[in-house]
Amino acid sequence: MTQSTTRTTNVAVTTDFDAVVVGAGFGGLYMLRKLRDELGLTVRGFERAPGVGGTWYWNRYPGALSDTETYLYCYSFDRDLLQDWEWDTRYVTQPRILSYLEHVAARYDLKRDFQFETGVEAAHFDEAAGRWRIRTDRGELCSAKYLVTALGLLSATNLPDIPGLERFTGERYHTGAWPSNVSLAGKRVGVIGTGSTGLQVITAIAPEVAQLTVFQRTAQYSVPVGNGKVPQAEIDAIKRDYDAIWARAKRSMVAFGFEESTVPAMSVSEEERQAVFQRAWDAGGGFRYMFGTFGDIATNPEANEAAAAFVRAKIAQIVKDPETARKLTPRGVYAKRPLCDSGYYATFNRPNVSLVDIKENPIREITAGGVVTADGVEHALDVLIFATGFDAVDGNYVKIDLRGRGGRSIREQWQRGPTSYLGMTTTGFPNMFMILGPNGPFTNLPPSIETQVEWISDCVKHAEQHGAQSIEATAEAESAWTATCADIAAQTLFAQGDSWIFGANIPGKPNTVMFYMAGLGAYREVLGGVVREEYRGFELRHSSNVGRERAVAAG
Ligand code: FAD
Ligand code: NA7
Repeated sequence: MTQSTTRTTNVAVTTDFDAVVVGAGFGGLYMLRKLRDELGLTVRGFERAPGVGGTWYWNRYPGALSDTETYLYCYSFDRDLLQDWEWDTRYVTQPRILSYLEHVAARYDLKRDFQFETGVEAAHFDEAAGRWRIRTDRGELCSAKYLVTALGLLSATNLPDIPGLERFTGERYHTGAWPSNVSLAGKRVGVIGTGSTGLQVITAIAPEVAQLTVFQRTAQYSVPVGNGKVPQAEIDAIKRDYDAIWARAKRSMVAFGFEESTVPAMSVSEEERQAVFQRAWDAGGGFRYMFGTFGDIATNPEANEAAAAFVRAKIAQIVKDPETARKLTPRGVYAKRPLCDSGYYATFNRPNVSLVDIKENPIREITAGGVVTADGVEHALDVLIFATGFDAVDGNYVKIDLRGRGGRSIREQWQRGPTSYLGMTTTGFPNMFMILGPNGPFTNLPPSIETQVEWISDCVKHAEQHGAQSIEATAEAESAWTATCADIAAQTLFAQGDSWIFGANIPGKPNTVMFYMAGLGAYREVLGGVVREEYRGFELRHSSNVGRERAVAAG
C-alpha cells in the first residue's frame, strides 16, 4: 500500500499513508493494530500526549479508578493477552490501566507508528483525490485515504468561566489534565464539582490535606464501589471462563458483567425491593445498582424514585451533621451516569472537610487567595481543583478544523448537536470513521470500542475489495439513526438528568441525544445487519465517479 515522502518548496514534509489514526487510547491503539497488522495498510497515528493511554494518561488525579470491574476493563481480542494480564483488585486504578495500555502498545509494537506530542489541527477531505489532507500543530502535512478519529468521548476538559479565575495565585488543576508531581499534603484544597471524578478525588485526598472545601452544585446519588482484593480462585475461574464471559457481555445491555434485571421494581413487595437494593449496595457498583437490581430503574419514574429513596436513606444514616446531610441529599431523578465511590458521604464526617452548596450560595468570584461565595465568605485556598468534567462526545471534534465534502466543517454539520450513522460515520465526511462518536452505545466502553474498531476494519476492507475511492454514510441513514437514538432515549429518564450524556453540562451546547441507549447486544445486531445487507446506508464511490454503488437505503 502507499507510503511516500516528498519535500515541498515549503519546510513541510508531506507524507502519504493509507490511514491516519488520531488518539492513542483504547480506541486508537487497537485501530492502528487492526489496520496495520491485519489489513496491511500503512498507518500513522497522532497523539497529543507524550505517551499512550488516552483517558488514563491524562486523568492522574488521586483516586482515579475505573468503575468497570477489572476483568472487563480491558481488551478481549487476544486470548493470550487476557490470560497474561495479572490483576488482583476488583477495580483497577489509573496507574494500573496506564501500565496495561503501555504493555499493549509494547506487545504489538504500536508506538513505532504513533507520533506523540502532536495534535491534529486540521483535516480536509480532498474530493478530487479522495484523500484526507491533514495538518498537525507542528506544521507537518500528510494525507491519508482513511481517517479514523479516536479522540475520546470524555477527553476535552471543561473549565468553567468563573469570574476571577485567572487571578488565583495558588495551584490550579483540572482532574482531566493532572500533572504527575502534585503534592496536596497539608494544604488547604478546594474542589469544584461532584461528578464521578469529584467523588473520587474528594474521597482520596481528604485524609491527607489540611482542609478540604467542596463546592457542590448538584447533590449526587452514589453507592459504594466495593473495591478490594479478588481471591485468586475467582481470578482463575474468570480466566478459565473468559470466552463465555465476553460473549455474554457483548450480548448484554451495558456490558458490565453482572446479570441485568428484567424484573419491574414495583412488581415485588416493599420488603423484597429493599432487600434487592441492599444486596446491590453491598456488592458495589453504580451500574449494578441501576441495571442489576430491577429492569426499569432508568425508565419508570416510580421505580427510579424507589432506588433514589434508598440512597437518600443511606445518606441520612451515614452523614452525622444534619445540615451537611441535607445539602448532600439529591432530590431529583436518579438519571445521570450511575456513580459509585469509596466512602464519599462518610468523608463529610471528617473534621477537615466542609461542604458549600453553590446552588444555595453561589460562587461570586475567584480571588488571588481563594473562592468568594455570595454570602461574602472568602474560602482561603492553596490549591483549587476543577473536577468539572468534559465537553463530552463532540468536544474534541469541534476543536479540529475538520472539513468534509464541499469544505463543510464539522462545526456546521453539528451545529444543532452531534449526529452520526451508527456512532461511527457522518454523511459528507467520506472515509472518516469515529470511535465512540455521537450516538454510539452507552456501556462499559472497551467492548464497545472493540466492536467499533472491528466493524470499521471490516468496512475499510469492504471498500478496498470493491475498489472504492470512498465510502460514506447517506444522509437518510444518518437521519434514521438519529431518530432511532432519540426515540430510545425518550423512553428513558436520562434526558431529565441534566448531564453530559445529553450535552447539558456545557453552557450553550445544544441539548441532544448523544448515545444509542438500547445496549451493546442490540447495537452489535444492528451492525451485523448493516453488513449482511451489503453495508446498508452507505454509498461507495469510485474514482471515475461512474459506477457509483448505492447500498440499500437505511430502513
Ligand atoms: P481516550 O482514552 O479519551 O483517548 C483519546 C485520545 O485522543 C487522547 O489521548 C487525546 O489526547 C487524543 N486526542 C484528542 N484530540 C486529538 C487531536 N486533535 N490530535 C491528537 N490527539 C488527540 N469508561 C468505562 O467504560 N468504564 C469506566 O470505569 C470509566 N471510567 C472513566 C473514568 C474517568 C476519570 C474518565 C475521564 C473516563 C472514564 N471512562 C470509563 C471512559 C473512558 O474514556 C473510556 O473507557 C476509554 O478510555 C476511552 O478510550 P478512547 O481511546 O476512546 O479515548
Ligand atoms: P461530570 O459528571 O460532568 O461532573 C462535573 C461536575 O462539575 C458536576 O458536579 C457539575 O455540577 C460540576 N460543574 C460543572 N460546571 C460547573 C460550574 N460552572 N460550576 C460549578 N460546578 C460545575 O464530570 P466527571 O469528570 O465527574 O465525570 C465525567 C465522566 O467521566 C463520568 O461520568 C465517568 O464516565 C468518567 P452539575 O452536576 O452539572 O450541577
